[in-house]
Formats: sequence, C-alpha cells, structure tokens
Amino acid sequence: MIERTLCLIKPDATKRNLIGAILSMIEGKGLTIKALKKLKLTKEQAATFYIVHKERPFYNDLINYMTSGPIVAAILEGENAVKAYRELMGATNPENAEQGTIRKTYALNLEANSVHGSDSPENAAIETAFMFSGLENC
Ligand code: YYY
Ligand code: MG
Repeated sequence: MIERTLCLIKPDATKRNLIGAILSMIEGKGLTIKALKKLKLTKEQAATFYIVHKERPFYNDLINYMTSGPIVAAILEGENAVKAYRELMGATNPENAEQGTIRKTYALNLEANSVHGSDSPENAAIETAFMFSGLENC
C-alpha cells in the first residue's frame, strides 16, 4: 500500500552538512520526497511534537537537543513508507543499528541519532499535519 511518513533530519546531521547524503539514501531506497523544508523548532514546538514522551526521563534533554540547531522536515511517500523508512533509519540507539542504515552510518549517539521517522501510519498523519500545511504538501 502506498503510504506517507514524516522524516526529520536532526540538528547533529544538519550541522555536519549531511542533509544531501541522508536525502540521497532516502531516494535510493525508492521513497519519494513529497514536501521538504529547513526550519528551527521553538521549545514549545519541540515539546508538542514529542508530547508522547513527556513522562520519559530523557524528555527535557530531547527538547533541548531538538532545538539546538536547524532541522529538515520531509514528507516521504512510497510502498509501506512507514516501515520502509524505519528500516532505513535503523535502531534508535546507533550501536544497535544494522550496517547500511542511516543511524549506523551517521548517528553520534542515542540522543544525537540524526533522523526521526513516524512509527505508525496514524502518527505519520499527525506528524505531517504538524510540520506542513496543505499548501506545502504535494
Ligand atoms: O522513534 P525513535 O526516534 O527511534 O525513538 P523513540 O523511542 O520514539 O525516542 C525518540 C527520541 O528520543 C530518540 O530518537 C532519541 C531520544 N531518546 C533518548 O535520548 N534516550 C532514550 N532512552 C530513548 C530515546
Ligand atoms: Mg519514535
């Protein structure tokens, strides 16, 4: 089934000029970039985006990290895009990520793990609507 998912390229990766390399891996996997922009989240926006983690011990550090520099947001489309892109990202902790994944290739550590990807079609719809207006989404 053709799906959409939300990709974020996180501050550790934008700061190291890895936007093009990561987008190239995504396109190489057969996923199509349907919308794309660079932005810097406010603390409030990052807190809302990651609200599901608000009770977790790493929440405040995660908000500080995600607002420490610019990010890139993209809507990806393709066959089983949510799962396909999660596989391409690799495990949350790059030490556990498979060879050839984005996180194994580029992530610095568990927090600075270079990319975000939606974990379900339902969350993909919520997250793409949070990051993009209908006008930007083609
Ligand atoms: O979906 P994914 O990004 O792979 O992981 P989540 O469990 O949703 O956590 C979101 C984000 O939080 C993760 O990418 C890094 C950070 N994090 C952390 O800093 N420490 C943890 N123990 C777990 C997650
Ligand atoms: Mg997640």
